[in-house]
Amino acid sequence: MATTKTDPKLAATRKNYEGLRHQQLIDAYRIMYTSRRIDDREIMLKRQQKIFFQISGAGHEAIGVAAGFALKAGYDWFYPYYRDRALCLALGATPYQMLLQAVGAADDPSSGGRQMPSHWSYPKLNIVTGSSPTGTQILQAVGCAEAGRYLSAHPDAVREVAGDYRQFKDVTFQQDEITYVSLGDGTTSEGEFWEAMNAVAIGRLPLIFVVEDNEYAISVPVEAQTAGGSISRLVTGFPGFHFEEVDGTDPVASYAAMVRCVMHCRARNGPAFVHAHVIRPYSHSLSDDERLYRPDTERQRDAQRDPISRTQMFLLREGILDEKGINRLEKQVEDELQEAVDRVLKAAPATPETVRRYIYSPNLDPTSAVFDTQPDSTAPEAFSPDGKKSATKTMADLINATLHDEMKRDERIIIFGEDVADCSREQYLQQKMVKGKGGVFKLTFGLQCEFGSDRVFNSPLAEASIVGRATGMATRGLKPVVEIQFFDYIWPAMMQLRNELPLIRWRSNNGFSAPCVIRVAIGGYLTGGAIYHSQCGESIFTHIPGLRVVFPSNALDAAGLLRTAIRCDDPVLFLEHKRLYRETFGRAVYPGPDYMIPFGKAKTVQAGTDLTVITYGAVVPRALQAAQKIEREQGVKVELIDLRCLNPFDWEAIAESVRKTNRVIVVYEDSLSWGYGAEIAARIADELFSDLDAPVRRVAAIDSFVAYQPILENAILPQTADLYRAMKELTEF
Ligand SMILES: Cc1ncc(C[n+]2csc(CCOP(=O)(O)OP(=O)(O)O)c2C)c(N)n1
Ligand SMILES: [Mg+2]
Repeated sequence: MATTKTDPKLAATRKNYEGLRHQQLIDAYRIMYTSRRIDDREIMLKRQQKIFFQISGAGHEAIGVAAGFALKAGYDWFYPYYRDRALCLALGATPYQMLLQAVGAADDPSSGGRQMPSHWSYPKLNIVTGSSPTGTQILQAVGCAEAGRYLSAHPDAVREVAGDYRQFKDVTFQQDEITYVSLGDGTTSEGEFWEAMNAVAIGRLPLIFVVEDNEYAISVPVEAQTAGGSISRLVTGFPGFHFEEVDGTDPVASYAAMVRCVMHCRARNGPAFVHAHVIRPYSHSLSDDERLYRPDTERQRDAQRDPISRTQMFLLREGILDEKGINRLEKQVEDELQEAVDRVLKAAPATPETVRRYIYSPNLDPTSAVFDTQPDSTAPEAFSPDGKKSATKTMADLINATLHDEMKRDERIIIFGEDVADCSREQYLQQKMVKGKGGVFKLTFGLQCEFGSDRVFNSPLAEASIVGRATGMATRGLKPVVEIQFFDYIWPAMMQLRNELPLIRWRSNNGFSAPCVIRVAIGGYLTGGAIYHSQCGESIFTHIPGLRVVFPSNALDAAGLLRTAIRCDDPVLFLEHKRLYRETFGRAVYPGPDYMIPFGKAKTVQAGTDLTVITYGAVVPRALQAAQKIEREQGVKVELIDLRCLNPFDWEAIAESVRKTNRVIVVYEDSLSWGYGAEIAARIADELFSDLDAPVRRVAAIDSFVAYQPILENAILPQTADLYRAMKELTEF
């Protein structure tokens, strides 16, 4: 660990100005001043109701410009937060571009009118789309840094390949690239910050954290936010970092600190951390009035450190610019800004026709015929880690085989998650001391041994980290196929799953995308799974635009849909029912290395004429049993439809069947109210009302959790007998 503290007075008077030439110092001031004046103009525009929100970078300009000078646009990668206006300007974004976002213009290059101002996204500069939740960018930055390192070691992986997602992304990397991420002092309280610190330290990644400490998070002062009041004190135990604590209102000292970090990271000595002390001369945002919680005395004290006046004084004192020179520079900035404002006020606003654009990939439609291939019975025996050959394989076997075949085909695929590796201590494997684990359900068994520890590895026990890092990697063009060990524990990743991964494309107006696969073991019927190993809850995720949700019920579908999930260009939540992993039901012969099933195509498990049952997952075999029984006993012919894919879902198949049978039951394992089937039932009632001879029925779990005692579990989850009863009642209606 190295720690450097800079005396700001010293830095400012040192004549070589830490290597900054006169012209660079003048440029730094120009950028800082421009940044401040954009904020001032936006504040005016907001008051005139010409823009709809404002948050400023005021007080943060010096560290921003310093970071922009020390790093390289379009070469290094940037995950800035909303106060980084000066950084973005230093990297090459223009005032006009920023103002286009403020007015919500069609030509807003960051988001096409979708995001608030200061939500930077400039693909050409490698400034990656940011959002409003504090801290979500940090884990994504970790994934970005990991991707850069992975690509350096696997340069062939960047190759464009026709026919899958790889055709549609320019993947680039630099051997000595660095990832930058910034955040406020308050944001260091987020768990994701600590997950990122841990992951970065473990990976010794070339990533620079910049904490811009303005001593406030809206109204909460740093001592009420951070134990001991100093984030520097808390983080110094993380190994391998280069640490800097610097006056972030001093551009020269900040530049020196940044340069030392850059040297550390470019040399691949590990990560760096800058604690920059800045000020917040304006309120948190235009929605906040800081006079309610900060007295004038405190605000005046801060004003003495204002980076704009301070840098102006510095230039005068050092004779780098005289008063005339300052005036000329400022006048130039004002004129340019005026011109930008005039232009931007004439810019056409984003139009309503565009709102559905880029929720999903515009390039590759996973419901299309491209993903419709036939099983190949002549294909050689699937990869079989246990060495056993058998004609039919379980869902677990075929998922494992599919992962294997896809990894062989596509070097961009990386697998990580909790326990997914065979063995993190590689030497045990090399010396054949252990066989390896490969996941708590063994779905990834053998993959680390086959493809190496940089392609299949264990992550820390941190679900947000798994999804956040995957998002960052996918943004760079890798294809992470990560595992959430149990659906019941997906919730720490919910912020990333709800607010980040599925939105990357839409919110950046197709500037960035993050197609990846999140495999999740889901569901009950386990006999003893209890509350925390039995949950469903798929409707929570089908409610998220931008996320594909798949839920296969048998081995063949799992193989075909997983391959589509991997090769498609959208983020996919791939739900694997634990009870089905090794079930006798639905075993299949290995369908070959190119077998795919398009999304949104249901399967008719059994054709019938009297009643339609719509379901998916582990209910499919139960519904089939009930259907066979009612046909045997009552001659009722049930048409059983397995949706297989929940978003998108096959409305045509549902409608066609209901038009034929005029009676329908929607069945799902999750608790009844507000479950996935509620939407299907509502749509049937809405669009097929005149085709119905009976009400739309739902059968599902009771509105409870799943209990441990099997007698209770049986009573809670929908059983074959419940289905049989509902079928009978509805037939007799
Ligand atoms: C997860 C989350 N919680 C709350 C908020 C509301 N919020 C926006 S900014 C902010 C304070 C951030 O403070 P800090 O990290 O110190 O950054 P600063 O604004 O001071 O630069 C809060 C609470 C949010 N955007 N995201
Ligand atoms: Mg703050």
